[in-house]
Amino acid sequence: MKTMSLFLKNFAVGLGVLLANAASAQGDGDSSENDFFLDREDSTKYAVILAGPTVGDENKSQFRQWAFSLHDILARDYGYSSSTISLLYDRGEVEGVGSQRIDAACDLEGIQQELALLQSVVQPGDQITIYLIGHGSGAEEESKFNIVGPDITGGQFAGMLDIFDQQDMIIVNTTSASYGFSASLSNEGRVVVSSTRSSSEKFDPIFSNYFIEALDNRNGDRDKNNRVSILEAFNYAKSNVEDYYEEQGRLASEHAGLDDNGDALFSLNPTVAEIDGRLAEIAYIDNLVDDTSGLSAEAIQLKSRLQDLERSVFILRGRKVEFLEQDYWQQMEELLVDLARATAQFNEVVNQGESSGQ
Ligand SMILES: [Ca+2]
Ligand SMILES: [Ca+2]
Repeated sequence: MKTMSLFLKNFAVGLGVLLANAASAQGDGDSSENDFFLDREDSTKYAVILAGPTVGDENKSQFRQWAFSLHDILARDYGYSSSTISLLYDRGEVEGVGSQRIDAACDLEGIQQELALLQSVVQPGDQITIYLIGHGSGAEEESKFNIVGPDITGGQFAGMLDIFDQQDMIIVNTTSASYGFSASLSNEGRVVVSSTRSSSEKFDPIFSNYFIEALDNRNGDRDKNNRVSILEAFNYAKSNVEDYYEEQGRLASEHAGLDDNGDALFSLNPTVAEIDGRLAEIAYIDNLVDDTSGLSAEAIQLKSRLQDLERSVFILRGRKVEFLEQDYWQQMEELLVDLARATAQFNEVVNQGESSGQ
């Protein structure tokens, strides 16, 4: 059970970092996190990958590789299955291997049908991640995502997502000229990542490559809690994009931004101390149960409690300035004690399961 030991080790490291980080908290205390991105045992996470058409073999194989590897990483490491991932790819079919991953064509009809299907299965409190790969164009109302057939506008797509007002939503828009489209999808309680910061950034971004890499093997897990938050994935991708252009000796033609306070203004350097970043810090793409963990029902319950407490620590830390120093520390201490207890309990249950399982 090498995986389990690694998981425990990572978790222990994560707790240590968390305790250390609690001391360095700050924030301007503007937004309310409410119940956003609260992972419950009975909630389900869904992913919709939209990969639009392109021209040229190089672009085609690049988009395909991104779409397929994202699909496979979600299934392998993040507890998704073919029934919780929808992949809408180009015209809906590919030559050779891999086509079994594709659910429909990335055209208006395909998108409408997949969203309707999703609407028929989602429950309040579920989470939906929408990941866009391809080309975009235009600004504000004129912004478009390039699909098969007539393109879809930002306003049109935002309207189609209105039906999911009881679900948490993450949108990762990695297309060229993504900015206008991304901005029209901004909403309260939503985390929106855009690979470009203005509609003039029209070249194909490399951002998607590194965002997916952040999820792969949990490369982006900076605070070592064995989970990759959207904020961590964003920062991982952003810094790798910067390195990429530097190594090429080229001026960066893309600057990614993140908006999670619903004001349609994207921060280039989101942090928990900024306007944007706090929701992204508690937004995770992973399911409570993934294939590698093999946890018992009791362990899953404890893991859920752990994640819940950890989330509360992050939220409190982000809102430090709203509290009197003493009150802040009192609340933080209570949370950290609970978290330490829950961690010990969880470890005990998992270790019991491990020794009885061998
Ligand atoms: Ca992490
Ligand atoms: Ca914002």
